Amino acid sequence: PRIESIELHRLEVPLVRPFETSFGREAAREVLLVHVRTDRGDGWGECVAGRDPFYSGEYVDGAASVIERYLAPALLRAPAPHLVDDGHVSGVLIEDPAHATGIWVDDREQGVPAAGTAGTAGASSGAAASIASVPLAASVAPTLSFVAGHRMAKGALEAAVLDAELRAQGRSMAECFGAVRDWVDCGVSVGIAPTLEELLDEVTGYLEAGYRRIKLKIKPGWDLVPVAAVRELIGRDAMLQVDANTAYTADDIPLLASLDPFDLLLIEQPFAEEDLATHVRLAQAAETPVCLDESILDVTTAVDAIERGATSIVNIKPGRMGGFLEALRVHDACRAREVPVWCGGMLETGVGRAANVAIAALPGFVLPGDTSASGRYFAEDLTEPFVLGSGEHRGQMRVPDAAGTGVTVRDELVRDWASRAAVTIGA
Ligand code: OSB
Ligand code: MG
Repeated sequence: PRIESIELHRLEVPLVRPFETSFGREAAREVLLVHVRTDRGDGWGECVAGRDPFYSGEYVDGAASVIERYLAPALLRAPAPHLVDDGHVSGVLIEDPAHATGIWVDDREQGVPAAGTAGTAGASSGAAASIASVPLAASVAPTLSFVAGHRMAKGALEAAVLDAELRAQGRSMAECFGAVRDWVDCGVSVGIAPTLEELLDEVTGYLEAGYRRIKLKIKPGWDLVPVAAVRELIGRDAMLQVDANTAYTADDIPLLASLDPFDLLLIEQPFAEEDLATHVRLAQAAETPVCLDESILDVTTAVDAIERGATSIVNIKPGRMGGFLEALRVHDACRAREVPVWCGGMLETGVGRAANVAIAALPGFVLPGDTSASGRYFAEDLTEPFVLGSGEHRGQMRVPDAAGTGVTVRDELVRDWASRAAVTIGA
């Protein structure tokens, strides 16, 4: 396929309850959607950036701006990817994914694979095989690598291109990624509550809904007491973990180690994004495994953090890593090192959720993800709603199996919930 135009849609979607973390409180999700039109059909991607640059340096206005000014024009200018076999450009755009096993480069660097070029010749399994089967999506990251950072903006574009390319091939994301299960285990991320009583009410509701794991947001002053109370409520055997979103410092290592008796699955990102060293110190001081979220920017930082002993479990958020293809590389690197991974969330609508649920079906995702039902966030979703199963599938979500994301964006809601005019680049 060839990209013809890229549309940006800005929406404000009210949350069913405000979501409070150590970095702030949100009552509505500001959503940036990317709609890519190709000569072989359309695709949608969701940017995971928040309204404010508090979780990371990225935020929605910045993502929209960098897409409009730099990223979308570069994608529209880029030539179609060509298959390279033994270092030679074939000059033929391979449409059949079964034959797409080469290295994809663009026309500016004939015969010389660009740094970071996706895939390897003869690739037959894991991320490399997935990547080789979607040459257009695989060309997005190399085409955009001239812009530093802005992974969430790049990831949204790649997701939209991937959706379009897979729809044209009639393949689902789950199939492309190498999913090994039809249902995934779901957890729920519980915000900081106004009172302990309200927290316990909220957790009770989630347990009744069937969630298989509870994650509590913590911050200094909201940690030991809520953790003790929730552990008491849910019992010793229920899966419980905490997420600090960088709110602590090295002085808090003894306090965080004192969470050990509560048998948490993990402590997520207690310290600053750049501060691997303090995470290493906590990992040595505490029994509870340390899990990084904000610090994991790509496969390089993931492997580095693992090898240094800063993380023994990884939260994979494809949108934060510049896209699903990089997330597949992180999955494979973790799996090769026997590091468990789980799928994080960023309060996505059905567009982003569908792709997250697909990647969560890979073999390395051995812990329940923050892949909660649409109703945990929104009264109405932008796509058909994601719901938890019942019976043997209580607390699980079905992996979409239709082409692309497998869900349909409700155009009327994109219009009704628009917070600004749509922007079209190209065409
Ligand atoms: O740190 O995992 C996080 C939401 C927004 C930004 C960061 C995080 C979160 C969540 C919610 O924890 C996960 C979800 O349910 O989507
Ligand atoms: Mg987190």
